[in-house]
Amino acid sequence: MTGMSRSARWARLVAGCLVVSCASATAGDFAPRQGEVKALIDEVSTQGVDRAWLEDAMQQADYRQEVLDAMSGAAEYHMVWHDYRGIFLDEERIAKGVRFIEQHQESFERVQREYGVPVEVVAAVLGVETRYGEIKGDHRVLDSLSTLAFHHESRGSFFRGELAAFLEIAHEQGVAPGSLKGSYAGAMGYPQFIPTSYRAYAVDFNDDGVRNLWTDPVDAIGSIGNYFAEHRWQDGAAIYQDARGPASAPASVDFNQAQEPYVTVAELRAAGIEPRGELADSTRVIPLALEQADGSIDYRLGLDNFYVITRYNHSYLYAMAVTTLAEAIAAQRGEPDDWFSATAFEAGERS
Ligand SMILES: [Ca+2]
Repeated sequence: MTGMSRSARWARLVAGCLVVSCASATAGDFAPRQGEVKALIDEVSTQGVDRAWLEDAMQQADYRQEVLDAMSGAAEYHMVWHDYRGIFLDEERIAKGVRFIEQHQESFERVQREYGVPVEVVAAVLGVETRYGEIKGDHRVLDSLSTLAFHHESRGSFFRGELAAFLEIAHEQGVAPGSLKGSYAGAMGYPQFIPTSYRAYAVDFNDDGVRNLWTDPVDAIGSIGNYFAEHRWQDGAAIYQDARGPASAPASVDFNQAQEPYVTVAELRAAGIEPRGELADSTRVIPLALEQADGSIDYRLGLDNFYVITRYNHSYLYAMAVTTLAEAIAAQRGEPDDWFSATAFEAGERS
């Protein structure tokens, strides 16, 4: 994309402008939004970032229509579990997770010890996000976030906050903002942290003085552990519990919401959904009705740690993918996986 000719870029910019009614485009793609750009520069400069450096950075930002297009087509908003599962649960991703843990054994053991997050859960996040660092995104973060900050209809304010944090990080680390790559939505490095998460939760896990999630897997491993711990991961607690229920999901239950556990076990029992293990009536869970390839429904009850995974990416499908990949990696390593599911070993019901 960065190799696109100047004229092609202008054609795209003009196409974008037709949609958003840009008045004109002078120097810098975001000149038509100069009031908002200036407000952002004012704000970031109060954080100790040099104003001339910020102005120069924003001059280099390019409008990217494809970023806006991609935002409306994100997979987790249009898929059901068996389709989504197929994307992330391939044999190669499982095997590579096992190897990745072996390669960074000491860091993985340390992250579990210091933050209480299982080795396989941290590895699975890396596996789902970037295939363990293989695919970290090739969009210039400066372009993606500028485009979303000044042209996204409903979430511009959110992305202006991300762009501000991104500029602070680049300035702090002494790197050219235009050189940093990430996803179309501005997620960066091995763990695909958005800039505000980077600023708040990244840790220097190898103690070299830099929090580097772009090229340092050790910092990435520690930062995922810190992120989960800060979002109240419970050391040693299960992620979910299996349940049995009717052939089609009862309409009286609001399933699959990536929210703090919101339905009591008593309410689920009333709807014909029964936990397979011990759970008190008053326990709140996230009820999951997972569509299988054969059309049947697999019921699960997401517990507090399931909710914590959705704080990383606000989608029950995402949390399911991380959990299932972690289980598969643990199984291949010959490690017990009883802390994933409260009922994993009950009467051999799960394979
Ligand atoms: Ca470091």
